[in-house]
Order: sequence, then structure tokens, then C-alpha cells
Amino acid sequence: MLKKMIGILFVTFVVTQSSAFAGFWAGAVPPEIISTNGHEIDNLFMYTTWLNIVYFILVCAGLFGFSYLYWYKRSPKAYYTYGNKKEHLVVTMIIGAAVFLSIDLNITRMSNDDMINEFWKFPDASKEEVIQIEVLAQQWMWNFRYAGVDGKFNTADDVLSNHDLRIPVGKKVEFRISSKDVIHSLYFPNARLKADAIPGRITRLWFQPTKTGEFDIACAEMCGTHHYLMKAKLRVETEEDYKLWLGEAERLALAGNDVDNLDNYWGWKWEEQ
Ligand SMILES: [Cu+2]
Repeated sequence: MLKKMIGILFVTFVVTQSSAFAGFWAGAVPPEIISTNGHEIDNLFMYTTWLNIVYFILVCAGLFGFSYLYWYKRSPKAYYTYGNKKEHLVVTMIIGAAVFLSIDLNITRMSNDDMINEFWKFPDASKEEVIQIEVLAQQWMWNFRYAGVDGKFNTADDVLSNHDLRIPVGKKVEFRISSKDVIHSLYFPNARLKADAIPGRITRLWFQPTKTGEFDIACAEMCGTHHYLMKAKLRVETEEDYKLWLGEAERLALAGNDVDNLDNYWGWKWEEQ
């Protein structure tokens, strides 16, 4: 009777919870990658995860294996050791070196390679077309600034946009980021990129989108009570759509920008770095 009841309870639990588990796993799947180098970050995550699983299995094998081998019925007399014999030291050092070399040192090498070969290789606007965008974070808003028809930042014809960032697919985009008040962090989950927005400083990041669509932009730094509201939209558009939007936005900017409103001049000169 008791067994039957436990059985029924177990089946009920599995049936009712399976959708919750499915939801959990769906949430664990990383968002779609939309940049040329986003997979480098995923590779690093996967490498670390799998290697940790391997070591976890080894540790469990040791723990349960030795518990089984030295079960009290098999070896009734306890054996006492300080663990300071030469072979103990050698085994300990081999395990320590294996973990250090395969995890710590290797992910340092991998991330260093990624930084130097990808993420810090900023596109050179004198050699190729680069979409340049200035970002100003504030409590609790993302301000984006395009240079406008004159190609110069912080002038009356700049295109200003809040929470709505548009970029053309296939083009390299560079962001120069700052903050008006506290530290925020510009986060593109689909590009696997984030950079802090720090008052009085300009930080940079770049990526090249590979897919059109609408994606999330978030603030990844707890920045106050309405931190959660700093959610902007990234629209990756075809080049024609982007040019159409930018043309219209430039026309509206020229016609409607309030040149006397000093609040609109938060931009800065885009200089070589
Ligand atoms: Cu923020």
C-alpha cells in the first residue's frame, strides 16, 4: 500500500514537474548568435563546462570508488597516514598541475587569443566602412547618437534615438560608450558582448551583425531602482531599410532638432584611439 502511494506520488511529481524542467532547460539555451565572433565566447563557456564535468566525474569516481574499495568489511583495520610520503606528494602535484594547465592556464590563453585577434581588433574607419555610434547611458535610458549628414558628432544635425538602435546587417559597427550618472553596462546578449558605461570615460566595443531581426539590449550593471527599465531594442536591418530609416531620421533631425536645448549636446568628437 505504502509503496503504491509513493509510486503514485512519484509519477504525479514527474508529470507535473516535467514542463517546469523543460522550461528550465529552454532557459539554459543561450540566445541566438548574431555576430561574426560571438561563437568564441560560447566556445569558452562550453570548454569550461565540459572540462568541469570531466573533472567532476573523476572526483566522484575517486570518492565512491575508494569508499567501495576500503569498505569496513573488506578492510576492518583503519589505516592511518599523514599523506606526506613521496608518492602522495607526486600524485597531489600531478592532479594540481593537470587542473591548472587544462583549465586555468588554457582558458586564459583562449580568452587572451580572442581578445587580441577579435574583440580588441577595432575596425579602422580610414580603411573600411564602419558604422559609428555614440552611446550615452543614464538612469534609466539608453541614448544613441549617429553623426548625421555632416559626418561629425555633436553637431545640430545628429540623429538621436532612445532605446531604439538600428544597424545594417553585414557592416562593422563601433560603439563609443559613456554615462551621464552612474556606471551602467551596454549588453548585447546575441552578440555575446558587454561594455561598462562609465561617467567621464569612453569605452568601446564593436561587432559585425550577421542576421537581420529584432534583439534585446540590456543594462548589465545594477544601476538603481529602475535598472530593469534599461531595456532597448536592437534592430538589425538590411542595408536598404537602414539607409531609408537613417535618411528619414536625418531629415527629421535637420528640421526638428532643438539647437538651443543644451541637453541634446551630450555627444563628443569621434577621435582616433
Ligand atoms: Cu543601467
